[in-house]
Amino acid sequence: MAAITPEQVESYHVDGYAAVRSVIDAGTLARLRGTLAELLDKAAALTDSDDVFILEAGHSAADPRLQRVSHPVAVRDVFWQVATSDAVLDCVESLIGPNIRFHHSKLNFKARRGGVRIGWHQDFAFFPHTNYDVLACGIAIEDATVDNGCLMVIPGSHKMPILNHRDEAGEFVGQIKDDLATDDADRAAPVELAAGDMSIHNACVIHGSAPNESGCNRPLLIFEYTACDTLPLEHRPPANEYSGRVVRGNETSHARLAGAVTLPLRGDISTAKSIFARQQKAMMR
Ligand SMILES: O=C(O)CCC(=O)C(=O)O
Repeated sequence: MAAITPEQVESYHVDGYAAVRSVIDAGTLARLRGTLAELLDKAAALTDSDDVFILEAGHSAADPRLQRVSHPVAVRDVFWQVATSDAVLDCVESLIGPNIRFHHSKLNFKARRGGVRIGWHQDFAFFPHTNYDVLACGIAIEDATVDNGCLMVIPGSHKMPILNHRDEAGEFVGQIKDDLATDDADRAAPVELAAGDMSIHNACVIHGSAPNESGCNRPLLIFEYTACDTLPLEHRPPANEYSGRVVRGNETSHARLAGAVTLPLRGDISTAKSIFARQQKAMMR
């Protein structure tokens, strides 16, 4: 198994993201694939989305269209085992230090022939913290390529301010609309992964992904972490027993504050919606 390299650490700091090769060993990858196949069978039998499975429009037993498994670490043990594995946490530690807190998880599936686009956004706008040691690890359970809608990142954009993610009516739509210059979008780089590789992106970097028009599903298992002294700026009840757990090192007694910043607030977001649901409205314009 490979460890994160000094070049990848530098890429994370300079560009806001990195792709680490062969983080997940073959045995673990086989377990992840087996669990995903079992979950897909369950999803296929559903007619509507529920707390665990988010289904795309047009889903049916004959043509199952899974969009996301919410909070996978609370759904099957293997996901929590991977989220707390040395293979993953060693990479995270190289980037945000030895004291690491688990934030949340999701499995974005992007079904073949139709998995939707995810518009440009900064994760930090969804969950602002006292400093920027907030990152997402994306584990490819199958190959993620330009054809099947791999992650796209605008290199260096984590050094830009947090941009507005609300629409004209002031509703938080989870997507940058007007503030993104075309030449920034033109610089977007694909983060292609082989199964078992892991992308890591900082929560401030602007990213998104294209629709999946290929014949291959694109399951990306995402774990978000923060440094322990990186505290949430908004109080939200924990999503489940795993939210906020210290997964390596020690709990903090102090919050670390980044330099003065302005941060667009989200306004009333009382309903729990996925990024897919929030962005749908903005996409239709
Ligand atoms: O699944 C993807 O392509 C991107 C995921 C993402 O950016 C998110 O869920 O915040």
